[in-house]
Amino acid sequence: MNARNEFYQDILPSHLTPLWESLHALVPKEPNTPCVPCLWNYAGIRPYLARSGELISAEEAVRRVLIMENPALPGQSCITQSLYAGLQLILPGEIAPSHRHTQSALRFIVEGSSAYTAVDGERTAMHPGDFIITPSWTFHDHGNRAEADGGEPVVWLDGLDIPMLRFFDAGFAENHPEKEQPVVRPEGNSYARYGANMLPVQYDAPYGATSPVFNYPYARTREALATLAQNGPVDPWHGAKLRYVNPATGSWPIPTIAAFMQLLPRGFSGRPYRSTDGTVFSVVEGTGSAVISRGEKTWRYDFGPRDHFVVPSWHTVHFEAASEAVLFSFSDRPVQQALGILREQQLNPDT
Ligand code: 1HN
Repeated sequence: MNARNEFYQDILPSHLTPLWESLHALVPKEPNTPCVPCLWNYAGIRPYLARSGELISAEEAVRRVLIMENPALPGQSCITQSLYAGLQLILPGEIAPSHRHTQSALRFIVEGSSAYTAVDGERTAMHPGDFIITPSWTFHDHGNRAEADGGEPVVWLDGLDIPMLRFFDAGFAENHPEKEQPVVRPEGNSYARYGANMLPVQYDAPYGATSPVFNYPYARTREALATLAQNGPVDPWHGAKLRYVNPATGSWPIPTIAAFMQLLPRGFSGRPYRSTDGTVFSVVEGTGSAVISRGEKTWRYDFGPRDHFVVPSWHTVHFEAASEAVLFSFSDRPVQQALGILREQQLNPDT
């Protein structure tokens, strides 16, 4: 053993380790994420969701979810280093019992129209393409209104800031004393109060920095994107792309999670870009391709409705749309922006 290695062994029991052996890895020239791109083809995984429905009830599971794990981070329950994603199934007649936690959640509805979620005493119906928020520390339960025999299964994408809360060791959780929390306001109350491009005169930020609008219905998002695309031209990198907003602040809908919807016109061939916020995509409509590259490696994902894929930090991506396509996405952008560390780069600006 040479003198340096001997020294490293000697200091180990004192819980010391030499910086100079890891300096370059600790402070990389540019992001060098362990995460890899991955595509979850819906047709390929839908049978597994169905099987999970035969194996366990929503009530027993508490949440019947298949976690979408980054293949490079097995066992860590995350899709990027900062974000969790999963597909949740709720069958006709089922209830996912009420609880609350400091982790914030988004739901993006993938399939089925008979479910609702209740958040802080108000229910909202869930329809495909709706973007729904569960603010930190609000009681929430879900149900499928359809009759137990007959009716349709409902599947949605869950996006949570679980890895961030784990990083900060700031997670708390508790169950509601009842399976379903009492409904104290009629459906649509929150939308009328906060979702009409207006706010109560005495706005009191009931959920802190989190948006008080808890359902952003797809119909309105889709209509806005269609109008933008018709009025063209669209952004050469992103197509017609809008971000979801907390109407009370103009900021992100969730303090830890940004969400977006973009429309790629038929025949769109986007320019490549990269950013430090690794991003999870859920395909709503249409077919196309996401071409991802990092160094010498390239991944080409041909996507259709209900497919999901992840583009990790500082991986270059461009989109091609065979037919008009609509993509939902979410990332940790609010956190990086608040810390002043967000970087993005639009490549080939002149082509
Ligand atoms: C949770 O509460 C839900 O409420 C979904 O639907 C996924 C993953 C980890 C921890 C809590 C939900 C979750 C979760």
